[in-house]
Amino acid sequence: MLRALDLASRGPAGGVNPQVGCVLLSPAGDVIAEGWHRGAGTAHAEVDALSKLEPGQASGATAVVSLEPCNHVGRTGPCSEALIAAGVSRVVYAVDDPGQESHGGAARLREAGVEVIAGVEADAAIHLLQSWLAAARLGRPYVTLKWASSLDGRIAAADGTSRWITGAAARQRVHESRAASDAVIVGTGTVLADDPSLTARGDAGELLDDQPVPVVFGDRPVPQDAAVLRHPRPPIFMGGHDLPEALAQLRELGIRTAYVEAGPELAAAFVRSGLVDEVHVYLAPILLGGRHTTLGDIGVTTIADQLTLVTRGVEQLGNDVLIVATNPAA
Ligand code: AOF
Ligand code: ZN
Repeated sequence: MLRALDLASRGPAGGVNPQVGCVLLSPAGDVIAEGWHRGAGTAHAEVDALSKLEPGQASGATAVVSLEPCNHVGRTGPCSEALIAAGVSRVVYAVDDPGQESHGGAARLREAGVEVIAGVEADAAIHLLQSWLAAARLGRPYVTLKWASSLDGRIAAADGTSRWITGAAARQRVHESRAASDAVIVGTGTVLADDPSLTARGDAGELLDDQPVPVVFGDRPVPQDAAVLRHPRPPIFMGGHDLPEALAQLRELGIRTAYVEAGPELAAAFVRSGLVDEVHVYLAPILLGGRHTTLGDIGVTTIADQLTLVTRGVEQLGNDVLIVATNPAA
């Protein structure tokens, strides 16, 4: 299985499909073929491995696969039937396929008389497939909401000025989080007010290798000279306000993790819709007072309705503090 996971990691780490590897063993236990998945639209790991054998050669073989073989016709598949047709007699896999359409391969294999062993090296496979599994479970990208505020939770002074609240170390950490995300989400309000570039940059302002796709929510027109239009990846514009639907669409585009750097209204809409899995709060030890709070109306009208998160980490970055908290509902 560790070999299968190693093969899996040769495939693309992002996109709609998971990284999957497969090792075929002869009845005597020798490796007779290996395969891995190279991304949406290409052969699944099982089929890739089987394609390296002559007809009949897989008879009585054991297939070791890092993900439960699929049981559906998507862009390809189903692998359950391919394994049965090839005469494989045993299938060992690491994690269940969470897909509503694709799962059920294990049951189908057992029904056909194939011995099935599940859960082998599951922790390692879950680690590899973390973002894909989360997005599959949620039916949308895993959403991290970030803001930077004063100690009293304000994002601007009374006149609206807001540069800079946090220091360089905190801002650098934000760039690392952008680089680690598939998409960065803002609203048109933020594009108009701050003209952010939404790139992931290093200490010296250089572009990092991994760039998130910028996603702009909202209906207000964006000026032709907006910095986001010069992002190395073409921005995605999402009009309308059905956030769950928009996020489901982003997942279809292969976006598994989204980093939301929205202003108070869009951020509140994400919270109100139950679409925030994790919060990154950068607190600068300054006081601003006034009305420019981090979040607009999140629908909490009485204290019993408060949204309680779980603190996962607290870190000092220069003079600022980062608090990471997760939504227990995620
Ligand atoms: C993969 N690679 O090696 C395996 C997958 O649209 P399709 O036909 O490519 O099906 C994609 C689904 O198939 C995927 O979401 C997962 O549930 C299942 N198994 N997928 O991309 C593989 N074994
Ligand atoms: Zn498959």
